[in-house]
Amino acid sequence: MITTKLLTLVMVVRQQKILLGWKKRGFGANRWNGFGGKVQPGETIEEGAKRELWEESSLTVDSLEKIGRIKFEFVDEAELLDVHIFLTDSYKGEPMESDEMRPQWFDLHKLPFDEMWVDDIYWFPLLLQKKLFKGYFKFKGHSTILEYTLKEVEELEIGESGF
Ligand code: 6OG
Repeated sequence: MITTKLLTLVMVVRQQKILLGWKKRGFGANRWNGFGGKVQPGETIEEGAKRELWEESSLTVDSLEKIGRIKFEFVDEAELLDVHIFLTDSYKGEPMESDEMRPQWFDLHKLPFDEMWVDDIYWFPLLLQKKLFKGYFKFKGHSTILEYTLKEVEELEIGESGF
């Protein structure tokens, strides 16, 4: 049976820089990524996103902007990932290293795509232009994209389960 795991991913962008974290362990280890993780029972997707941002970077935010939603399929794996992507420029605190992530600011024009998930280079341009988007990526292993779709949308229905 195919199950879907609900995940969040938060990108902090300020003054032409983006905060990424070097993932030290777990899924996607040894890559730069935004901050996020699994949504827990009883919390909304946005609450989960804020909690993960806090746990992994020590930053707090009042609100997050929904910007994208991507479904990931991995061949031979029975779990789909449904990743809700958020953007913020209004955080409080200073980024601090956690057990999971080592935060670092990157110039928006010098993103470390060769040390990021391979799908990111497709959708980052939309994110940085603040265009709402939906995507689907089918992976073989963790470094090969077999097929994908990506489209700009008018709105993102955050609770919607379909695509
Ligand atoms: P934890 O297992 O650490 O949550 N994630 C992805 N991010 C990108 N950029 N590309 C992918 O392509 C991803 N797959 C998952 C969602 C995993 C974190 O990794 C993100 C979560 O923020 C396959 O709890």
